[in-house]
Parts: sequence; C-alpha cells; structure tokens
Amino acid sequence: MADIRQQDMTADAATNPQQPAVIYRKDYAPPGWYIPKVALEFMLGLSETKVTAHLTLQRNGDHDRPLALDVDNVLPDSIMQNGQPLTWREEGGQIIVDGAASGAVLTIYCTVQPDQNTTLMGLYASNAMLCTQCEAEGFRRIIPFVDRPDNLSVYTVRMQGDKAAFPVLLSNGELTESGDADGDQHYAVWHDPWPKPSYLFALVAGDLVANRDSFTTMSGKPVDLAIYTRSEEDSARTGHAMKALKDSMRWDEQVYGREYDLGVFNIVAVSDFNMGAMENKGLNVFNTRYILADQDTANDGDFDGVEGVVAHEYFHNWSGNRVTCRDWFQLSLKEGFTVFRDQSFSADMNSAPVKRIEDVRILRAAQFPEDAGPLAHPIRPDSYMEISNFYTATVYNKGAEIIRMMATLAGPDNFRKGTDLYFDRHDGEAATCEDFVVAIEQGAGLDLSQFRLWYSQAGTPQITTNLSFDADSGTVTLTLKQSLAPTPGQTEKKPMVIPLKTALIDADSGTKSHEDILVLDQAEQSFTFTGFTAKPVLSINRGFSAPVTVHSPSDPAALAHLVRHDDDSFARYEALQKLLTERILADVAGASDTAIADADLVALFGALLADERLEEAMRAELLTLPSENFVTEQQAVMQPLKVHAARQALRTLLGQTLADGWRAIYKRMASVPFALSGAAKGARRMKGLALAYLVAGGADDAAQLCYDQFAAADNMTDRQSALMSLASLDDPLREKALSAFYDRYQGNALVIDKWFSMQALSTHPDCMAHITALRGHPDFTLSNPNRVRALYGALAGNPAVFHDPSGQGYAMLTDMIIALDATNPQTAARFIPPLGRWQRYDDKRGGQMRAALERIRAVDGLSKDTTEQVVKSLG
Ligand code: B3K
Ligand code: ZN
Repeated sequence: MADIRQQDMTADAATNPQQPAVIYRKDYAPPGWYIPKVALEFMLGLSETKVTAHLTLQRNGDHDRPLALDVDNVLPDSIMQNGQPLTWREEGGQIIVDGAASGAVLTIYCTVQPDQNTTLMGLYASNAMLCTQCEAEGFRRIIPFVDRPDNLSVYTVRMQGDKAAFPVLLSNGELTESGDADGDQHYAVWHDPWPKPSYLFALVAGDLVANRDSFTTMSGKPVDLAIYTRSEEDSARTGHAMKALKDSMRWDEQVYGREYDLGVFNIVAVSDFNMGAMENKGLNVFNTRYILADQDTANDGDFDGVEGVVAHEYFHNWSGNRVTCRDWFQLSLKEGFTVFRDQSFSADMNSAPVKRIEDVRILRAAQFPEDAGPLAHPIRPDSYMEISNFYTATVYNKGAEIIRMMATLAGPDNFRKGTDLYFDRHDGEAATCEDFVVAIEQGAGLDLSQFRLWYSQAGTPQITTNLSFDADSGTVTLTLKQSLAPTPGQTEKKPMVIPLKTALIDADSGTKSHEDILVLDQAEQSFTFTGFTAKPVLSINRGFSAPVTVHSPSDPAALAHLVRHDDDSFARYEALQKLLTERILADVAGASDTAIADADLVALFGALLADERLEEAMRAELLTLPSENFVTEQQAVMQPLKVHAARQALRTLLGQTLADGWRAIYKRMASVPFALSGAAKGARRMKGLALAYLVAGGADDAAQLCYDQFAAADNMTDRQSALMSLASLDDPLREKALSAFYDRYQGNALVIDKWFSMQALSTHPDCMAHITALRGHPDFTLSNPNRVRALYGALAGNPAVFHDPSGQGYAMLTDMIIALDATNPQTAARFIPPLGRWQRYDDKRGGQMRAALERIRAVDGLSKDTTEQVVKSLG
C-alpha cells in the first residue's frame, strides 16, 4: 500500500507545481517491481539521441499492482513486451504500464534532445560532447525506469554514433565489443558486472584526449586508468589528478582494506557541471575544476581540491557504489562517510593539523549557518520536496563529523572492525544509516543508542563550560551544559552524546595534564580532577572532536595563554580565533576595553610571526582573522557592515604595527622556489598573507609590491594572491594587472572564473559597480554553473557588498536566480540560502531580503527546487 501512496503524492506535485508534494522518510516501501537486468542502446546525436531500453522485469512479492516507471521530461515513443505493444498512461511523474509480466523483457523506445537540455541532468551536451548526470533523479530523464537507489541492475550499454564527432565512446564497467557500423558510424558495447542503482549509470561520447596510466591492486590485478579531457592542452593538466587517483587507490587498500573491482577506471572532465563530480561506477564524470591543475593555471587550493575530490569520488566505489543507499533520506550514509574518508586521506597526504583546521573552517562557514537557519535539517532528513536541495553541508560535512565522532569513540582499530563489518555485511546492498550504526556498534563494540540522536536532531549543540578550583582539596571541577535550539519541525530536543577531547594546562608553566575524552551525554554534567595547586586553563574540544559551539566565560588572558602553550594545533588556533572574534565584536559594540588590548594582541602576533617551530601553513592559519561571516554569525542581530569595518580596522592595526615583521617574513617566503610540497605551499600562503597585511597597513609601496609579485610570479598562487590584494586598491596598477591577467588567460574558462571572482570579492569601494558591469561582460553566461558561481557566489560571499544598504546586492542575486531557474533549477536553488537568513538582520535589511524571496516566489512556473527553498526560507 505504501508504494501506491508514494505514487499518489507524486500526482499532487504534478497538478499543483506551486506546492510541491512532500516525500516522507517514514513512508518508505520497497519498489513494487525490480529491474535486475538492463540493456541500453543509444544512437547518438547532439540534437537527437534515440534510446532503446530492454528491461528485464521482476515483480517484488505477491501483488497485482501495475508496473509504475518514474519519468521526467521524456515520454516513450512506444513500449513493447515480447514483440507486442503495451498501452501505458502518464500519471504524475510516472507512467503506468498495463500488462507488464514478471520475467518478461520490456522494450522502451525514447528520443531525447541533449543539446536542449539546460538542466545538466540526464543526457546533455557540453562542449560538443555528450555526457550524463543521473544522481539523484536524472536517469528518468533518459528513459522511464524504477529510478530509485534500491533497484539494483546489471547494465549492458551499446552506443553508436558518428566516428568523427564521437571517436570516444564510454560507459560503466568494461568494454566488451567495438567496431565499425553503417556509414561513418562506429559502436562500442560496455558491460558492468556489478549490480547498481540507476543514479550510477553514465555515458560519455566525444572527441576526447586520454591521459593513460595503470595501477596494480593489492591482490595483483592490473587496472587501466584514463583521464579524458577535451584537448591536448587540458590533458597536460591532468597529472595531479592522476597521481591523486593512484594515491587514493593505494590508501583505500591500506587504511580500509578496500580493493578496486574492475579492470578499468575512467574519469572524464566536463566544463558544464552542476556539482563537483560524480562517482558513476568505473566512469567518474568531473567538473573540469576538479581535474585540471598545473602551476600556471591552478592555485594551491585548486591542487588540494583536485586531490580531495578525486579521492572522494574514488572512495565512493565502496562507500556508495558497492554499498549504496536504500533511499535518498540515507544520503549521508554514503556522503558523510565518504567525506570523512577523503578528509582522512588528505590529512595523511598533507599536514593533518592544517587540514583539520580547514575542514572546521568550511563546516563553520557553510554548515553552522544552515543549522541555525530556516533550512536546518538533520543529516538524515525526515522529508523533502526536491532531493537535489539536500546535497548540503549538513548531509556532507556534518555527516562526516558524526562519522568522525564514532571513530573517536571507537578508537582506530575498533572503528576499522566496524567498517569491515559494514562493508562485508552490506556489500551489494542498498543500506540505511541505521545499518551503518549497527555495524559500527557490533564491529567496534560500542553502544550508540543515544548517539543516534545525531542522525535525527538538527542544529548545532551549544556547550557552556565552567571551571572551578577548590584550593583546600586541590580539586578542579569542570561543569558542562549542553543545549540545542529548536529547528524547523523540531521543538523539543534531547541531550546528545558529545565526545570532547579535553586537557588542563598549567597557568604558569603551560604544562598539560589530564588529557582525556570526556563524553557529555546529559544536559548538565560535572567532571573532577585532582592534584592541583593552582587553577589551570581549560583546553576543550581539542582537534574539534565534536561539531559543537563551546561558550566559556570571556578570559582574554587564559586564551592568550592557550595560544602560547597549547600543544593541540586546533585548540591553539581556536583560542586565537576566539580572542580575535571577541575583539572585533567588542569594537562593534564600542567596548574595546573588554577584549584583548592592542598591545597584547600585537605581542601575540609578533611571537607567532617569530616562532621558528611553526610550519608556515599553520602560522598563516593562526594569523588569519576570522571571516566577516563567522563574526557576524555570533551577533544576535547581524551587522555585516559594522563587522566589516571593525575587521578591516583590526587588519590595518596589525598591518601597521607589525609592518617590519610582515615585510621580513614576506622577503623570506619570496625566496622559496615553487614546489608542490607542504613546505612550499605553506610558504606561498604565508607570503600572500603577509602581503595582504602590508596592504591593509597602508604600506606606501603597497600597490607596487602587489604588482611586482603579480608580474614576476611563476605560479598561479602568487599571481592570484597579489592580484587579490591589488583588486581592493584604488590604484592604476589594479586595472593594469587585471587586464594583463585577462589577456593572458582569455579562453581558459577556469582561470577566467578566477578573474570574475577576484573582482567580485574585493573590498574596493566600487565593487558593486564592478559586479554590475561584470554581469554584462561578454564572457559572462548563465549557462555555465562555474561562471555563475564565480560571479554570484562571490557576490553572496562578500558581505559588505551583498548587504549594501541600497539592497542592490540582494536585487542582483534575485534577478539571477529568477533567470537561471528557468533553465537550470538545481543550480538556481543553491543561491537561495544567502537570502534565507533574513530573520537575523535588522528590520530594514531583513525586509529587503524577505521582499527578494517574495519576488522569487511570485514567479510563474517556478521550479520545484527553488520553490522548496523559498517557501521554507520565508517560513
Ligand atoms: N554524488 C555526487 C552528487 C551529485 C548530486 C547531483 N544532484 C557527488 C559526490 O558527492 O560525490
Ligand atoms: Zn560524494
């Protein structure tokens, strides 16, 4: 019955598109029919592709419900069963086929228009090639299908097309046959022996250049590797991705015991892509952004991004493909776990402490605001209207933190026993988050009953600490309280299990004691420690062991002590971030005397600049001020412009007072030659930061210094850090450098994206006018998601411009969302959250943001994607 109910709900959605139907997790029921075997034939063309699908049907259980196939934007030309035509009718997002028989082979004929497909879901044309994106529900845009992840099928795919237009024909699995066909055509047949859900299906056809390599697995099996791009020039930029792929394959064997399971692993880079990449079985499709990287065109962050995303998609081969998700509510089962795996891999390949800080910075920038706003949802949501809206920082990054906490509670050896059990037990299945938790519980020997609340409760737990000292008994008592604010649909919350790595630091010597993992699992709890002669300083949530916010009584001296002595890099970073955040907020409130004094802060920065034991990347991490958005989030009523001004003033102060120190380190770093080592990357980071402080401090030669670095740079990191600093200056060299950059890289889409972003992110007084002009630049287009993100992601990420009192920032974003929604709803909807926090601003700003949302909601024919985000944001 539940199966039928789902069909009814979809019907509501079709009849009332302004009120998309809500799908509930509690309504899950297995499909009425499975399709264990699929044979697809494609007659390829950019403007028209003919698809013939032979589906082997299997009724699931004893029922007489008709076969219902999900469908979107395509209808069958005809349907045959054993040579006889069958009748069918369309009913709310599905076609209902009469007379389908279990065991029979159903043949469906469809025609699709790839070059008309602007949604970039299903089969589409990009740069004269054909490619697919099927997660989550794109396969139904190619043929009608049981398009849900609990329907696993073995696929055989035959492709045929023009030899000149499509010399390369790829699909999942391995090539079993290829040859010439009629006229100028040729064909290829691919077979994937591993049963998979339709969202992992992929096809690519085009004129592509391969960078080939090979890998031998732990059991000695050879794997042919290839990375396909559109040109020789791009192919020369795939070396870093190839290295990352081989490193990932080895790492998954060594760390998780997971071996690759096909003789081929192909990656294709495409320029028009909604997300970062896609883990299709044996045929990953990537946004060019996460494949192409070389010294001249990619900065160090890009190199790290390539390494991390290549690893992420590769790791999905086990966490996602061999064990997949039962339904889309379980998305974090594969995404949270895989993000945790890619984070661990990158930590092993680079500096682990720096990687941890970066990951926390991303979590706080993207996920904490989500958890505190109208779109808050648990990592395993209870309902959705459009699943594409749930590829969120919560499902991915908070999901990873929750896996990390389980790993922390279990310890490395036991956690591995848990994951081994999970992979062994559920190999070849569509599993649930609950299956994962049970496997970790049983494999690692943990009781995770209460811990499961992390899967169901949304919001970021708030922890308050109180440390007291009893001199008579030499006892220190730490009292912790936790609370969790209501989130949409969840008013009452229960206490979570929160593992907090903690230590006590002697207030004089800085010596550490009582290092432990305290598990907070009640609303309030006290922990006592003995053997003290004086009150120590608390170091808590070391390594960011739990995704929570810790509030301790303000004590600048104690925080400064941690900055000097804490041996946990994250805790040290955190102490300085707190000092700086409090300082900026105190300035905004006109109460600077309550925060750390200028002289103390300068002394602290000076000591860190001079500390020879620090690796440069960590030094840069420590000396970088908290972002404007992070500081603003701490305010009851957010004041973006005031925070911007106070933060800029602090940058100026630190830039001026420590000018000699910045200049000295700048010179030292400038002599480090280019390499992709951690040390050289750290040096470039520190160099860019020192330059930014010199500029903020108003150095006389600031513009020239930037220009000289820009002109002399032999790598993109230096070129970009110089240009970024210069872009904020009102100086003729700014225009000169921006034009030189544009001329040099015209035609290289990924670098021109940087050119757009840098201008839109600047603190130049005319930034708004620059963005307005860039919208009309001949290189700007709404049809490429990277370009849209480059300009509008930067606008939304530049608080002083986005929140300009004129409301122009909101208006520009709104215009774009409305225009883009008509062609690419998935990407359009991802720009709603910046407007959705209207309740946190003053009445005027909040009113402007709300009006912007209302304007979007009023659009006729607004997509399901954008409607869901707007309706929820309006509350
Ligand atoms: N699994 C893909 C997500 C694609 C979603 C498109 N709506 C990327 C990843 O997480 O690996
Ligand atoms: Zn993923």
